[in-house]
Formats: sequence, structure tokens, C-alpha cells
Amino acid sequence: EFLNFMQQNKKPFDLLMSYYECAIMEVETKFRVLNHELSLEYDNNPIESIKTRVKSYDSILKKIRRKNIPLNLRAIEDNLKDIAGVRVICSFPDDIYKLAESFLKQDDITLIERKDYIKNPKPSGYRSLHLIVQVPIFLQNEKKMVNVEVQFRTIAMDFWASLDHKMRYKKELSDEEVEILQEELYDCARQSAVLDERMQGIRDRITKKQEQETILLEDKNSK
Ligand code: 0O2
Repeated sequence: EFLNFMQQNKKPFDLLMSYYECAIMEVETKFRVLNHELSLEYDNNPIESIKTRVKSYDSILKKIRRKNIPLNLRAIEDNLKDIAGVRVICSFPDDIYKLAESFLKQDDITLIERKDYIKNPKPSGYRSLHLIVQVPIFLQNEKKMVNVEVQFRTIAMDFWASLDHKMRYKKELSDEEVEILQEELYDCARQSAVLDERMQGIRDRITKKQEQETILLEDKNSK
């Protein structure tokens, strides 16, 4: 049925996918700009890396089936809000919130949904801050609002999620093995959350010290 739909709607479907590509470019640029500005201000890059993807046909099809979404472009656009995905990887949890706040303050960004799996991790142990936003893209004759999912993770959260993802897609594992690995992964998630907090604590102490010395130096120079 999906194949049939794709054959009949190939052009409009590809056009819709190209809008998601454009929206990804817009959002990625916004984060590059923020990273550039913050790196000058604080002498430190808050963003480690940015990964982007448009959801594959396969994943789109699976989600349509799972959620019983009617097979037409309008329904896909309205119901699948994560076709365009941008993943922002930071070193420290605080930088995630700082970046998310600056991003959401921009007047062309509309927040549709926010899920904070850092404050409230998933039962699997998964941690990340998810935002669904709408961003305008400017085409030849129109302005189009496009949904983008932004996932913010620390390096540790991303490392964990990649391993968890690997396990989920390994068909060779028995149910029993999966259960054991899930418990082990859950434990790792808790430990990595503690690690994130400790590293953040160290970073905060270093910056505080730097700030105190700058104030001392300014005081000395003004006398
Ligand atoms: P992919 O390959 O990243 O596209 P839904 O999106 O409707 O299925 P919900 O609750 O709206 O479900 O979305 P949720 O759980 O907020 O976010 C879904 C995405 O978060 C997933 O995308 C994963 O990228 C990530 N995610 C959520 N939970 C886990 C987890 O336990 N482990 C890992 N590794 N990732 C997780 P997709 O569409 O599943 O996959």
C-alpha cells in the first residue's frame, strides 16, 4: 500500500522531504550562530557537535503503521513531527538549557512541545531534552512553517543512547539477554547522570575561579 502511495505521490512526497531538509539547514545555522557567539563571550564552545537527519522512508512507514496514520501527505505532515531531526551535543547539562532558552527566544521559532527527559528520564534510563518547534522556510512564493525535532544531549547521554539503540536493533539477542542488558544499561544511565553532574561541578568551580581573578585584575587596574 505504501509502495503504491509512493509511486503515485513521489514528486509531492520528495518536495515535502526537501522542505524538511531546508528547515534542518535553518535550525542548524541558528545553533552554529549561537555557538559562535557564546564561544567569543565565554571562551568555550558549548556545542560539541551537531547531527542532522531526515527520517528514512522505512522509519516513516513504521511510524505511520504504529500510529495508524492515514496514508496521505497532509496527515503525515500533521502527525509526524520528527521527520526533520537536529541533535545538538554539548559537554555539560547546563549548556543544554542555556542553548535551548536562547533558541526558543528567537522570534521566528514557535515551540510546539517540550519533553524534558533529563529532569524526568524514561524508564529505559534515556536522557535528553526534546523540543518540537516550527520554523519558517522562505520559498519562491510562500513562507512555509515546518516542524523540526531538536534533541539536546550531553556527550555522555549520546554515548549511552547510541549503545541502547544498538541493543534495540540486534535481532540475534534472546529475550533473557535483552532483559539483562537493559538492566545493565539502566545502571549505566544512572552512573552517567552522576558523572555529568560531577563534571559540571568541576567546570563551574573553574569558571568561578576565572571570574574572581578577572574581577581582582580589573580592581587592581582601576586603582
Ligand atoms: P529515530 O531513529 O531517532 O528516528 P514517538 O516519537 O511518537 O515514537 P514520543 O513519545 O512522541 O514517541 O517520542 P519520544 O520518546 O519523546 O522521542 C522519540 C525519539 O527519542 C526516538 O526516535 C529516539 O531518537 C529517542 N529515544 C526515546 N527513547 C529512547 C530510548 O529509550 N533509547 C534511545 N536510544 N533513544 C530513545 P525514534 O523515532 O524512535 O527513532
